[in-house]
Amino acid sequence: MKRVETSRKLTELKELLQFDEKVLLIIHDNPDPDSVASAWAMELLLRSMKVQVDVAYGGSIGRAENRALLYNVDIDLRSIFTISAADYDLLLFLDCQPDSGNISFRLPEDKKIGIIDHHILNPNLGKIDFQDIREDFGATATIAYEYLLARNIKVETDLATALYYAIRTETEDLGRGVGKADREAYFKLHTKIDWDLLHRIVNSRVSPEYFRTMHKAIAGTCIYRNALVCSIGPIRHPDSVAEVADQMLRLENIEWVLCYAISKDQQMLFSLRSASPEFHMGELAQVIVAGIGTAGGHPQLAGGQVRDLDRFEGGAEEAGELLSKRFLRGINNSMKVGLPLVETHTE
Ligand SMILES: [Mn+2]
Repeated sequence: MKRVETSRKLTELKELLQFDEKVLLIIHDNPDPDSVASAWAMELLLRSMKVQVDVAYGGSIGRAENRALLYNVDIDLRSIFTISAADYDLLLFLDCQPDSGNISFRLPEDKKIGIIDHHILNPNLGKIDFQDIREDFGATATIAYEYLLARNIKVETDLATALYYAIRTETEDLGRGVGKADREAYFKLHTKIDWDLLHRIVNSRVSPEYFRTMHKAIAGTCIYRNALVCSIGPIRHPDSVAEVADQMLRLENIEWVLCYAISKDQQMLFSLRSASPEFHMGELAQVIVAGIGTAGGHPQLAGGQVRDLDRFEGGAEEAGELLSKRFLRGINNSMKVGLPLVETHTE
């Protein structure tokens, strides 16, 4: 999108807001750097428009790098369950859309609704008062950064670092689902960041839980020629599924990855990754959970959840098998039996 269009969107957003109104920025459950950095940038932007702003999220943040980001920067994220959305005038969804599976949040009626996102548009959205969805952008952080530039807001070192890190992780260093605007933002931000802070985030220490999860994931992995299916089992933090999926795609000769796990609240969460653009992972994710859950995503990464596992007679195991079968069918893989990644020892 050209700069003038960002300015036009900015005007549209401003016209939607009255002096001192309250805006709630809502990011997706188990937020990632892209959603956190975008929220921080948009908070700054909206405050400059003389409105009140809070940021809310659901779920938890388990990934060590994401915790390090939050620990080191000055953004106040509130749990969506400790606030009342009815107290706000505008609910602005960032890096996500209302009524998607990755938001544990019911919309109050009669509120202005806005969306700034780069995921495929949810076709079932009701009335939206403001929308800026750019599917050709690799990161929502890039969109948010364009807003700051369009309003001439100075981006301080810490925010620049967060935005830079967001674009970096979301596009795998400008290699995955990246657009021209992401590259431009990345190189502009490059000159403004705090390299020590970035180093602390990228090289953050991990908990023993990280290795326990990886251990279970490796033991639960089967290879179907060029596809990999990984059943992790119970996990403490939902974002472990995406973290494992990213790792599993590193395995040589693997083009497609499905990882799934059971969250503490007994949902099945899954992530899809691909090294090839042949199939759209966001669309495949929706096919995989058709009739049993919700999903969304991008061409090369996607995720979703199956909420009600009790509907399966065989519980989580049956649900996992169904996901796996639909996944393999979706990528035209006819292998029936997978080869375990590692030998599992029985004593
Ligand atoms: Mn994103």
